[in-house]
Amino acid sequence: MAEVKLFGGWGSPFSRRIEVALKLKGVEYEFIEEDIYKKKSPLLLKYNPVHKKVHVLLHNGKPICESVVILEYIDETWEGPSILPKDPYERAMVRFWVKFLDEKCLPAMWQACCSIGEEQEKAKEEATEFLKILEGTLSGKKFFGGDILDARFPAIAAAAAAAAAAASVK
Ligand SMILES: N[C@@H](CCC(=O)N[C@@H](CS)C(=O)NCC(=O)O)C(=O)O
Repeated sequence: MAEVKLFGGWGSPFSRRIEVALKLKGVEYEFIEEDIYKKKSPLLLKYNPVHKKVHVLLHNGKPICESVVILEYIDETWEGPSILPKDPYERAMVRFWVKFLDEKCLPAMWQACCSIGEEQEKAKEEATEFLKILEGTLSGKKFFGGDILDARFPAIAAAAAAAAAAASVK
């Protein structure tokens, strides 16, 4: 049986999206919790020498880094429900919105949670604007990927909603 290990962080939305994908595909894995802010393990640094961050998926001893790259690897490696849509245009749209989530929404929400005063108010406004754009893409659909469950979105959207609630972003 293939050996699958995930080096991740407990509170990380990136970890959750990978775990959702592994569970959807029915892949058994070992979760290795990294203490990313105090002391990264020598194994994490060995497997991700470029970014020195979680997440790393170790498949039969071979490391794959970056959560979106990992998701696509999982989709291509294991049978089971598709994570990405089959249609090339739909795939491109999913990649576009994932980039928007990772590069716009999450940093704004993180800032809204971690700042104070004027800076926090500005971050809340920005996060609210981005979340509204994101919500608009749902337009009556069940999941962000349409009828197909896209593991990237439910995972990250849940984390995003929690972060927004924590910062009282309406
Ligand atoms: N683009 C990366 C983001 C990874 C990331 O930001 N990891 C954070 C935890 S959520 C981390 O390891 N931070 C530790 C550091 O920056 O040193 C991915 O999608 O995997």
